Amino acid sequence: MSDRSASAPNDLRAFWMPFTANRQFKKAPRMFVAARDMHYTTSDGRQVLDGTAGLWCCNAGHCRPKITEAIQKQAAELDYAPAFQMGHPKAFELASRLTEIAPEPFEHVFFTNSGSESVETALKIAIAWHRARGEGARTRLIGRERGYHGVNFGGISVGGIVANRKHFGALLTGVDHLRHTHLPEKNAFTRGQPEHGAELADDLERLCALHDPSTIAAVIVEPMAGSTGVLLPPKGYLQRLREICDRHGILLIFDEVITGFGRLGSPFAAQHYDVMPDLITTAKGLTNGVIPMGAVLTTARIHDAFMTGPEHMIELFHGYTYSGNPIAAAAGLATLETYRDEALLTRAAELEPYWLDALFSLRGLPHVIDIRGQGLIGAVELEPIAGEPTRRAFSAFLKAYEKGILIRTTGDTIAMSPPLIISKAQIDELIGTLGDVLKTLD
Ligand code: PXG
Repeated sequence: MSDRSASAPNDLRAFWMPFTANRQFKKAPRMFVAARDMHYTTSDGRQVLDGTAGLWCCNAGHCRPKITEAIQKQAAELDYAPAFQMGHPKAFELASRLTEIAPEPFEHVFFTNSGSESVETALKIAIAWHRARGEGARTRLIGRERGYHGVNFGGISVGGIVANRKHFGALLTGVDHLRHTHLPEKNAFTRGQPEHGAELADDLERLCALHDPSTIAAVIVEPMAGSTGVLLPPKGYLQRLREICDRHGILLIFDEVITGFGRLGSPFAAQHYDVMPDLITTAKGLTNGVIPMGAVLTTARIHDAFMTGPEHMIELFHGYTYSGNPIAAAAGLATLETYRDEALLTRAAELEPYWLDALFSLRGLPHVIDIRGQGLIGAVELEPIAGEPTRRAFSAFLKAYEKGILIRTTGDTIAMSPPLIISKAQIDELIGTLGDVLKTLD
């Protein structure tokens, strides 16, 4: 039995940290104790420039007054309302506001508490939608290699991050994958969308030929794949995917958990790339990362197919205790106001040339084998150390943190997605410091 009396407030043993090298962390903890705008404050009193918007979520920067005040006020006024068979005004208001910034056909919003839950929700809606229309044989789901769709069973099944899948058994049945779109031999060091790879969308035709379209419910992709290391869609790829889906009656789901809320310079990637999916999954920037919340956006065509049968009956047997939680809804409304007041949902488009110039200035530094970026997102891929994948990039992460910048690494790729309030001088600082770090790597 463990000795409970030995635990102290600053004992690090109990907390099993998510997606973290726990033993390494607990030997040399990196703790944030405060944040404001573009900076974190560490427990040893240093300022760290946030190059990742937390985990790609604090798009308006940190501790923004409107959001803080809205949460405080809501917590004192209506802390919780049952999510099922009861309502409260702010959830309805937030849903309406979301449809105003979403692409035109998106008229309905289903609230969740995370990106992972948004993904499960969208996959379930897709399968149930076909069934509601009398096509109950359409149950297959198609994802893509290297895709990240959260960590629940549906999401890791359609996802394509090997490490996130291999430990967890057989996963969902009836899932297949498109090939990923990373073609470094043809597309390395491309600014924005790569030229080559649109034909990879034809994988969907092959899967239709193999399984027959009448068994396929939906295809889910990140329009821009973030977690796997910032893979932009080849020119024409998403359009072609949409065409093939239309030809075969397959729903298209865009996972916009990262691209939603201005990352690319438009509110959503669907608008940026001018391709309309049937469902959009969101989370993260919806509340500026401050309170857990996600949302699935969909069209009248999807929603209305469920609105049949006796009116006293529940139409969709799905939902969460905290769907549309009042404090999360208040945070979401204040976040959208902040985005609007500061024109943040299009700011990445204005900063993109400056951001990409800075990012691509790292070309030629030691170990850099590719650079990718668009909007206010960017990745620098490093040559892995032979036999020790991920070590070089992780070492860059640690050194960067010591030098006062926060970056993310995935495999041997360094990814950055700063808050959309970043200044040009801060871009120079972020990229300049990263350049200094790259010069010191083994
Ligand atoms: N879909 C996409 C496209 C995501 O990027 C999720 C779903 C899951 O969201 P939740 O809220 O359940 O974590 C994500 C999350 C990183 C990183 O640095 C990326 C995510 C989360 C944490 C870190 O690559 N993406």
